[in-house]
Amino acid sequence: MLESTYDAKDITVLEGLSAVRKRPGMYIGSTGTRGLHHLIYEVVDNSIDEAMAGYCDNILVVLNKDNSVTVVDNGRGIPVKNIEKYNRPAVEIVLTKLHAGGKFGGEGYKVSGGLHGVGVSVVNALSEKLIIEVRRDGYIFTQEYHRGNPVTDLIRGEATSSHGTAITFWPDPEIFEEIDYKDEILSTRFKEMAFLNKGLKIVFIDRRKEPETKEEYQYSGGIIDFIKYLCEKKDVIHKKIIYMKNQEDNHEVEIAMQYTDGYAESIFSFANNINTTEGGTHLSGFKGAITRTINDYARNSNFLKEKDENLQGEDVREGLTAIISVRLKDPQFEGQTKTKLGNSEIKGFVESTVNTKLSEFFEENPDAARAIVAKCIDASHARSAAKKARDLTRRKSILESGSLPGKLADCSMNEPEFCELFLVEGDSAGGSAKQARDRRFQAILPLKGKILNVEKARLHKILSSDEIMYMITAMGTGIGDEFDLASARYNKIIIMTDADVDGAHIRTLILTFLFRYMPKLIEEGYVYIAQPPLYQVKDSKDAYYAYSDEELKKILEKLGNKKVVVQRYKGLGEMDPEQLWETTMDPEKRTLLKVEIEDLLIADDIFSTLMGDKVEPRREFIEKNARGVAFIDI
Ligand code: 0RA
Repeated sequence: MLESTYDAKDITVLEGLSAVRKRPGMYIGSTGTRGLHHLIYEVVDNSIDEAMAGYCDNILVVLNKDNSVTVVDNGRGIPVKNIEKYNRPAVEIVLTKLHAGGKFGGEGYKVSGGLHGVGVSVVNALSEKLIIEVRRDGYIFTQEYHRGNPVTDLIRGEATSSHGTAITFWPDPEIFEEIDYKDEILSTRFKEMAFLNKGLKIVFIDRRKEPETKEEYQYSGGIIDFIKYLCEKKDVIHKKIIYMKNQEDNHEVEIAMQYTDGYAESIFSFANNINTTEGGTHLSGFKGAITRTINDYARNSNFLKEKDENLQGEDVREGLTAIISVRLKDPQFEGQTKTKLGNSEIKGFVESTVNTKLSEFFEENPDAARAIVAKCIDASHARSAAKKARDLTRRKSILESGSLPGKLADCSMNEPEFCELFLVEGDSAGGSAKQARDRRFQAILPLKGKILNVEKARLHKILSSDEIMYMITAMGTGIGDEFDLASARYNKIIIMTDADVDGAHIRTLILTFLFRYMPKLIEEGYVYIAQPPLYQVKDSKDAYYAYSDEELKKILEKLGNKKVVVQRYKGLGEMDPEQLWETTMDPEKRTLLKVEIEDLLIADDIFSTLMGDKVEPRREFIEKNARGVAFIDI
């Protein structure tokens, strides 16, 4: 039979990588910028695995002028010896077979499963071209690939006494919509990796820029430096950062934490350097232990009297900034985005570590302990006052009755997947929007001016703000721990504010509220920003709309020396309902900007910078990012 002439093993190898090209999304999440970044992370993660195993302390990442990416490390180098089963060099198997990366070597902590860890073969499959250079066993070896297939053998070149791996890849334009790396996102991630791997140096060069830029990340203090960095723009209530580390045969944990005078909780957990945004056993162990330890200390030192109730979890986490980093042999990643650590043995291990080490810290630093306990007790008073207020006033009943705010002009359809809610700045624009909308599926909620800055307020104050209550009840999801995406009344929340400074501020206030109290809504892609035009250009017959200065220039050029009138829109209110519909609300014609949070750390930093108390970092941020930040665009 014909089939018998094929070598079955070869077919598996080939099918492996063509599956990746057929469904890139399955392996790297998307074929947009995010997927493109994943390619880089994938290669860098392999170098970081070498660093975690103790063989590498230097990683270089270069974005080249021709949009290729080079990642160099000084690890052991990918093995080059022949593998008998395939009669090919190991490095070729690593680059052409799915998941082959972990097959050799074996020992050490590795990123297996999770978001990354799909293997460099995936990067190879999705690259138009890839060149690998391995320094190992006394020589430099090179090989070139095209869309995942070797186009040369592994060639042994010059002799060398050094070791390491250098990979250059050209992401395939047949796969990726657009090849544009975002410096800020990449550098944040490299910085994060350098913080998590004490002493590791990561150099990031962008040669696409003129002149090229070069940044170096290396932190001798590891996650202690991470906390310093995260708290730089906040006011801390104790000087010394709490640090603990513990190790057992198959796992280790490292924690750094510090309390600030703010209200937000900024806890970031990692397992084998993967940011576990869905939490897991390490995080619940940590949360349980700090609640218990702080209660014990508060009781024993008589800060909590016998009649007082215990502090609750949310009380001891108010204003806390913390990094929890665990390393383990065989991490199990669960959850929707595979970012929840499942290993059950980790919970007790983290718990007992924190119980012991945090009590020790309190004994040795009584001033810090006092400040922390006072802050937690303060938080618990505020919570019970808020609860009483909520129980007593009509607020709770509003939240629970499901009655909708009177200002909401709801849509007639009941299927959330078709429905949109416009959050509109001001009553007058709200009025226009109500007339302009398609009332079948578009709802309008006008908001009065500047809503409350939730970054500077506790929950009870937030719940006493009318505008915020209107938003919560209109959306139907609830907030905080009670948030439930499935009860969303609309699958699109569209923020529509004026194209001026006040509008940008209001938009940021709304986004801050959504990010702190309904982050899932943003993560799941429900939140959008409307893009009203900046200009109208009218000639004798037609009206044209420009959404940027460049577009205005183009329109004016196209109309040449015709007589035209240019109007600059200062607010939504200057448009009549037809214009508003046509330019901004009509799903057929409008453009919406989707609000995306690629990295929770960046977002946390941005919101505490923009909305927090310290003025100087805010001024710096705004100057630096006047055009940069896509989802805030001040
Ligand atoms: C397989 C086995 C070993 C190392 C590596 C792969 C490796 C992969 C990459 C990717 C980028 N940099 C890398 N560095 C190493 C272990 C080799 C040994 O046991 O000597």
